[in-house]
Amino acid sequence: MSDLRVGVVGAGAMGLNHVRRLTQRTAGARVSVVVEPDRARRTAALAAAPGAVGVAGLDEALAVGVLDAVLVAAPGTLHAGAVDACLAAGLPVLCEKPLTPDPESAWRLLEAEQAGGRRLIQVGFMRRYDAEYAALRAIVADGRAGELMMIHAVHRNVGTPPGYVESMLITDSVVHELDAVPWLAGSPIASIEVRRGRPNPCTAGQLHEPILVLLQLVDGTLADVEMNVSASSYQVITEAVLTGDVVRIGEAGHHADYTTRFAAAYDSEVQAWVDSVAAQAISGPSAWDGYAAAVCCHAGVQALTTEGPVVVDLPPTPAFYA
Ligand code: ISE
Repeated sequence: MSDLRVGVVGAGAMGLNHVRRLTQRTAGARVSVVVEPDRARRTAALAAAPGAVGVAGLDEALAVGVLDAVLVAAPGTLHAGAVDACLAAGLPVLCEKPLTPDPESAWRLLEAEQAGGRRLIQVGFMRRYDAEYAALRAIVADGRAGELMMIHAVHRNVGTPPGYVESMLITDSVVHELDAVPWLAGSPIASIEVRRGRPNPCTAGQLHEPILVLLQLVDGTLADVEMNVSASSYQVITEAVLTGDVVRIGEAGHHADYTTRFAAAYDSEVQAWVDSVAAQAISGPSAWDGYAAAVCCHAGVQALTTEGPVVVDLPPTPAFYA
């Protein structure tokens, strides 16, 4: 079977990272098109993807017709338009998180995908492909260490990229826990509260951080997340408190950022996606998971300026995604 021809939309840091992954470490796929309006970035990505063509916009790439699937790694505000165009063209799409920045535009994508009658969207929640996360989820699911009571999560970054504003503590960073915690626990999020302590005087810009995010799940499980963007190294550590044991993951290694901390998880994610597209059986994090995270982010951003918990109002999961 010939290689899956993948178009990569966005050749910033994450897009270039995926171009290299698809070219060097993914079996059964190659980058056929790089979509990036910035000429220098496009050129750098093309240098990493022999045989690929470069275009400035997704429309051009779709018109050229050399695509079997699309990986969207453009800024979050451009995701809705890009994913919608892929759906209209009937192309499978792996969209980096967040699916969209707001629940309304995510819901419209759900409707469009359901109207097409088959799953085409996967959302890039790569933590689900981290070996330790998967092992912890299995421990919780099979009950061998008893029932889950609490989760303590640590999410530390060494700084913020240009343009990172306060709401992005939730929409760009805690969004990972807003997907991973309910996925680990097997229960959706019911409410979100944000507590702020002393602001770190060394934090760049106007951010009041670190923050403590408290999540209550529908089944009563409590989770707390330390979100800290002024740490000395990149750390994502999770401790699960079960009735029969306490399990801690994520302590090995020293990392400057997520590209090395989650390198193996990204590799597994993209390989699994390519394999599932070839098998016409996409099964990774769905558009519904992306929508649920968008609803939680909306509540989380409100919680940044609200005393006490903000209720998360999720409709029932459509049968299409159940
Ligand atoms: C970044 O966009 C990511 O997705 C990282 O995984 C996260 O740790 C970081 O906070 C985000 O800014």
